[in-house]
Amino acid sequence: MIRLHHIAQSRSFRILWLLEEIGLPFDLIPHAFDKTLRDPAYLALSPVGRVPALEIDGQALFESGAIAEYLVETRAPHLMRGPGQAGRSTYLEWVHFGETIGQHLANLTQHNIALREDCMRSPTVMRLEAKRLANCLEAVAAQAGDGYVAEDFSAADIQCGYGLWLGQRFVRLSTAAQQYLNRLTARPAFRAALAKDGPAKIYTRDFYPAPEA
Ligand SMILES: N[C@@H](CCC(=O)N[C@@H](CS)C(=O)NCC(=O)O)C(=O)O
Repeated sequence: MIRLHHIAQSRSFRILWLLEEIGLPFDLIPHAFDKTLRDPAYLALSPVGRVPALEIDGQALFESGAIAEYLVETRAPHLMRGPGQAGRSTYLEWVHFGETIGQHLANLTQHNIALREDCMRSPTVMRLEAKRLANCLEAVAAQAGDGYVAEDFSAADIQCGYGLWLGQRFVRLSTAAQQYLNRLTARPAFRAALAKDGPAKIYTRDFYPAPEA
């Protein structure tokens, strides 16, 4: 049985959503967003103790982008553009752009949530990261246009779409970005994943505004 190690609202949501898109049976293993991720048993699955980790085919995989590529290559070729197929390079760019978005999300999460005292936070970095995140989300929306980032819906939309879904807690989306996100969140697999995501573990506010200059 496939086992997905997961924290609600985190990047492991990408893999939860993808597993629902593919329609695979799997066990969801919830984790706390705390030091238990550094337990030796979990470090054996993910070397620095991060989610997602996926146990599949007798091995443990980490890195959401790698897991997504592995899943579509082995189980859902309709959700990828393979070697030699039209759109391959575009597909790869946007699969990996998901983690360009991810670094800004991580910085904003650290500043707004993990650093509990105001004196630990840098308002300058928070403003800068919000702006850089907004630029990324608008680039995704421009690429998607009225459709998806690599023509038909693919794993690249999941990698980037998670960024829009979470990113709306830190920046206001343009109409185009909101419309693309609406198309993604209307998908039955997204709704099914959301129902399994579990209670909020990281983000308790709808919006975390950047501090005023
Ligand atoms: N690039 C990795 C990032 C994984 C990652 O940092 N996940 C976060 C949650 S979104 C995590 O596990 N944080 C726990 C920690 O840093 O202790 C991926 O896309 O899988």
